[in-house]
Parts: sequence; C-alpha cells; structure tokens
Amino acid sequence: MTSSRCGYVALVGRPNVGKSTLLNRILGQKISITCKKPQTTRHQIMGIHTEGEVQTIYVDTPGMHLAEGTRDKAINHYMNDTAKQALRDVDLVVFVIDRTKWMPEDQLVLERLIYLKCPVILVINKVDWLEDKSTLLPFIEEVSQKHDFAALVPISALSGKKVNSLVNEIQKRLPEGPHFYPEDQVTDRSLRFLAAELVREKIMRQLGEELPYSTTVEIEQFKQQGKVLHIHALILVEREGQKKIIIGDRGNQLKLIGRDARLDMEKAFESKVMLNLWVKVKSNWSDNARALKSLGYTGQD
Ligand SMILES: Nc1nc2c(ncn2[C@@H]2O[C@H](COP(=O)(O)OP(=O)(O)OP(=O)(O)O)[C@@H](O)[C@H]2O)c(=O)[nH]1
Ligand SMILES: [Mg+2]
Repeated sequence: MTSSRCGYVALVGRPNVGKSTLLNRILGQKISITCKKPQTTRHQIMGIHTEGEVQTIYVDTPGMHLAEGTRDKAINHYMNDTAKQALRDVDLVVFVIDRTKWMPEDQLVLERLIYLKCPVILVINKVDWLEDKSTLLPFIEEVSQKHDFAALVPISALSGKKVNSLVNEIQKRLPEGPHFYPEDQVTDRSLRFLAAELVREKIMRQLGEELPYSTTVEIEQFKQQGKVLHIHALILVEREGQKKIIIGDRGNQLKLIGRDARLDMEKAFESKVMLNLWVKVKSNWSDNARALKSLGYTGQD
C-alpha cells in the first residue's frame, strides 16, 4: 500500500542554470518566467506538483550571486536573501548547475548548503548542450568529492531528458504526511502576479541587453468581462531613455511585447485576453529599498 507523502523542495543555484525551466518542465506548464539572460527570477515562487499519493512543493528562487560593484543594489540583496530564506524548513534541496563547469558562484551556493540537515540532490543541467559527453563521468566523480550528495542526476530541463528520473529521486525522499494543497492547485501565486511576470519576461527577452534591472510591472486592472479578460499593466522604468526603448519607433516595440505577453496569457488563463500596456518613469526604484517595498518586494515575498 502506498502512503501519502508531502514535502518542500528548494530549487537553488547560481543565476541562469535553468532552475525555472526545470520547474516549468516538471509542472508541465509555465509558472516561472525564463530568459537567456541571468537574474530573471526575482521573487520566490512556489510550484505544486501532485502525482498520485505524492505532493511536491517546489520553491523556485532567484539565482544566488556574488554582489559586485555597481550591481550591489537593494534588489540584489533582496534576491540573495530570498534565495537564502527558501532554504529554511525545506525537506530537500535540488542544487542545479550548468553542465560540467564548476564556477566560483557554484562554490558559493554549496557553502550555504553544507550546513543543512536535509538531503541535497545535485542536478547537472543542459546536458543536451554538452559538446563532449565523455567529460560527464569524470565530472560526476569529481563533484561527488565536494559534498555527500544524496544523488547526482544529469538532465536536460529544456528537452525533458531524465527529468522523470529526477522527479522519482525527489519523490522517494519526501516525508510521509497529508497533502498541504488541493491536487489541482499549481502555484501559490495569483493570476495577477503571473500576468505581471509574463510582461516582464517579454521585456527581458526582447530588450534584455538594453534594460538591465530597470523594469518592473504592476497590474492595474484584471477583470473578466464576458469571455474576455481585460488586463491593464503599467511598466515602470528608471529613465526617460528606457521608456523610449520600450515604446520603440511608433510604438512598435511595445506592440510586440504586448502581443507576445497576450499570447502566453491566453494559454495560461484559458481565456481571450485584451491587454493594455503603459510605460511610466519612476526613478531609481531598483536602488531604493523603500520604493521596492512599495512595489511589493517585501521580505516575505
Ligand atoms: N540547452 C539548454 N538550455 C537550457 C536548459 N535549461 C534551461 N536552459 C536555458 O537557460 C536559460 C536560463 O534558464 P532559466 O530557467 O531562466 O534559469 P534560472 O536558473 O531560473 O535563472 P535565474 O532566474 O536568473 O536565476 C534559458 O535561456 C533557458 O532556455 C537545458 O536543459 N538545455
Ligand atoms: Mg529563474
């Protein structure tokens, strides 16, 4: 007889290793935004995966990084703190790295994990992208010396390769107990939050190089009228020049952002969506802890 299991699993690692891609892959839907640029995830976000008797509550976190020079802003502290907080009270940690390169930031993450009592699974992601597959076994041998990992699993979060084996390794280590969430609940975040994140993802993907850290998105209206969901989103930037970049020539850039975000929203919300976007300048928000708070970046987030 199988018994009910339920537990919390933190997804940790340096920026850009594929934590959010892995979460979306496990859940079979997009709840956490991803981008080829590092430091995409800003808030802690929970993804709930219920399969038969086992419920796994994944906590996706911002990548842990070394704060350096000019990047040492309030938002960076917030992101590192958020990742550290997620490690408290979890039943298992999934530590994700990018292929067979052990970087100083991976070492930094490991140093925060060695004090934990719970098991740590090391995930070697992006193996689809590994040029020389013969480096994998010696690498596994080498990293297994660094810590007593519960398991080492090479996967591709993008293609899904070996993700099922990883899920099995995770599920069998969760404590017995009742489920905390209904089986159809997929995240702790509201639809408004997901809507704002989808707009932010399109901005990062289309304009990432030109707009580092300087944008945030607020949802001002989220209303179902008949068959159509009406969403108004406000994009906040730091400078007039950034506003011009987002709007683009004759509004074309903003139109593209809006179109891509709307298509994702229609999929996520299973409804026709009317999306209106505005851009406003709000100076120095990423540098100012108070401004961050007013936008909902509180310690609990
Ligand atoms: N080739 C390949 N690319 C991947 C894989 N997993 C993730 N990626 C890509 O790596 C980039 C970063 O992925 P994210 O999921 O945003 O990474 P993250 O660890 O959540 O990053 P932060 O939120 O910035 O900490 C994206 O462009 C993904 O498409 C993989 O298995 N193979
Ligand atoms: Mg992420």
